[in-house]
Amino acid sequence: VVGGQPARIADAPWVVALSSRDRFGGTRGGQFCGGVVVAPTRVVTAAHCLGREILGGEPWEVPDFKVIAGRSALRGEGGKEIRVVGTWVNPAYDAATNDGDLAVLTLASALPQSYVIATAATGDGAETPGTPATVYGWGDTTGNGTYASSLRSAPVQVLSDAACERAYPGVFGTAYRAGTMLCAGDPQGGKDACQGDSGGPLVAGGRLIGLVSWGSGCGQAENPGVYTRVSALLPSTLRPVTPVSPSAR
Ligand code: 4AZ
Repeated sequence: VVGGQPARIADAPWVVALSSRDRFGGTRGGQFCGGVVVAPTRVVTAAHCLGREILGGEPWEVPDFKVIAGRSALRGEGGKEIRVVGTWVNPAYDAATNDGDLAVLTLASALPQSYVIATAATGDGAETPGTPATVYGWGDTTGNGTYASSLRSAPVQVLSDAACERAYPGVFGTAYRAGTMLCAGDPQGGKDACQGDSGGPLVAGGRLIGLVSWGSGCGQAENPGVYTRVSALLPSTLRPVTPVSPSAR
């Protein structure tokens, strides 16, 4: 998160870090992405977090895959580390366009209900353009590869589909898709999600509206952050969760 501030985990108990052995030499507790608790044994994240670009190895196979919950400091004490025993990737996810960037993880043991966040539903107003929202993560704080060791957050606002389409028309790069994505930013620039925040939450009105997905750079007013539109993708995808392959355990 660029332009952010320290966030207390007690105020955001549904934010988790995704961790895998050997990532980043252990300097970040193996953290490689964010995730969000949507049921006691279910965490949603970005599908691209499980791909080759981030993990290096074969897609969907994550050595010693755990979530770190209830803890702000990645190398700190307290909280819970729970093994991931199942992964389900949205079959409509398209790595070439970032469309449908959502995966559901199954945890080996249940988190307390107090860790669970409510998710936005289409038409409930949480995604209305201009709504204040907050993005959370342990990602890059500068745009230069300096990662946070403790959770941070930044205030942004939900932008209109028209503004998102103007920012990302798809002429030179990836196109914004209104049905399955939403975008949010800071009118002055400076506050945004960044690398390492992927899969983490965008929250408005106490509800989960987005997952950090992509964008051009970090914190530039003309290039807002693009998020997976949770209301469009979660209801149909929370159900079919299949076991992870044995090699990933
Ligand atoms: C990334 O590389 C990334 N500013 C995530 C979010 C944004 C840009 C890049 C949004 O994972």
